Amino acid sequence: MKLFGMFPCSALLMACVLAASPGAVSAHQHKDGDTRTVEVVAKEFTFEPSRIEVAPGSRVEIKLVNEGNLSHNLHIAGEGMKTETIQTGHTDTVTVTAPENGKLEFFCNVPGHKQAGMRGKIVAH
Ligand SMILES: [Cu+2]
Repeated sequence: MKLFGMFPCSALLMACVLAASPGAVSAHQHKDGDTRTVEVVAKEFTFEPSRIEVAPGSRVEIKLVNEGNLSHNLHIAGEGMKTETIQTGHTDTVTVTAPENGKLEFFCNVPGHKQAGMRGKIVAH
């Protein structure tokens, strides 16, 4: 999980970002049973994408990739689900079940980061 080389990872993500349509969802999703994986890149002080659209009730694995200089994490508000706090170049995952209707908010809980802009939404519709 923490053995990801930075360069292949970054190149992949760059391709991913370039391929993504403006706005919402990461282009890199694959079906693995019912669980969809979405890569979310953490930097100072954003998540990209910050809005993830999912099917109601579906399982979503969020793969957090830290491309920033500081340590970051991803907490699902109110669910008690979270990644580890990871350093530059590392990844961790958290799997959530999307609500039937509505949204889940997520944020980085390193002090000050949420306030600086590290927050986003998983929107089911
Ligand atoms: Cu952070």
